[in-house]
Amino acid sequence: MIRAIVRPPACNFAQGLTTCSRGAPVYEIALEQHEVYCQALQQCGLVLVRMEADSRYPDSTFVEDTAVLTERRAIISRPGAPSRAGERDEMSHVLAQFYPEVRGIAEPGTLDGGDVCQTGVNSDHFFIGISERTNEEGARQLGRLLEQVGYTYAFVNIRHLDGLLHLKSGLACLGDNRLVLVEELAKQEAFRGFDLIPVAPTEGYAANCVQVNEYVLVAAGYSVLADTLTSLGYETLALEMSEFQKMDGGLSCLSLRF
Ligand code: CIR
Repeated sequence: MIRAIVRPPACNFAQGLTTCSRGAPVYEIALEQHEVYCQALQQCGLVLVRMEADSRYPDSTFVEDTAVLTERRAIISRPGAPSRAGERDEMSHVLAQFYPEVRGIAEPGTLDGGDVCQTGVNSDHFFIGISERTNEEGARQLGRLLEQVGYTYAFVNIRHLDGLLHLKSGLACLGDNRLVLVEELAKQEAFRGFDLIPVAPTEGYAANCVQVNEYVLVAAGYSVLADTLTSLGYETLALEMSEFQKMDGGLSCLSLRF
């Protein structure tokens, strides 16, 4: 993993989709938090590919949902929310600079990148969430595209779980067979055989942490998980995420790392 695609929030970021009742985000604070996030990725050793903000799409700062990037293949997603569908076009142009071929999810499939989790950097296995945004057809198409280049996958249906917009809203893969996850996901068959690091019910938001090289980015204010990760030997970087949390977004959503 050497690069990360990022895109700052647009001025109308507060008009994006949300189910959260924490109030409207403050644009200036969101911009600051985004910049600190970018600096953290650089501190972790990543080179940034910075896209311009785009006010046609208030949710476009959550770039993770528009693609699935692997070592062997890039796949443009087909976001499940109609207001986000157009975000894939510009992302396709950006990806064309880095991948000789970019495959895509086709109608009637829908898929958000936030529902897709590789079990570790360079690992061969993926979890594909089926959610309100990712339908079975989109999940199946992605499975086939991954299989064609030698990967395996397992589906995880999260539709019946309250409060999880995407699979990665409640799950992070740290490599070394380790998964950080919320209690609601712990009993899923797909996670059997992995070492589970459960997140306390009061810290559910923190499950969306991000491993980048020898660091793990964690949302600030969730000390139980941060302490657990530190005791396991990870170097954690705590980042303020309040304004993105108000829009249902977490750390992983703000970048595409590849
Ligand atoms: C949305 O509802 O699409 C955005 N407000 C939040 C997307 C968060 N993305 C993610 O969890 N991967």
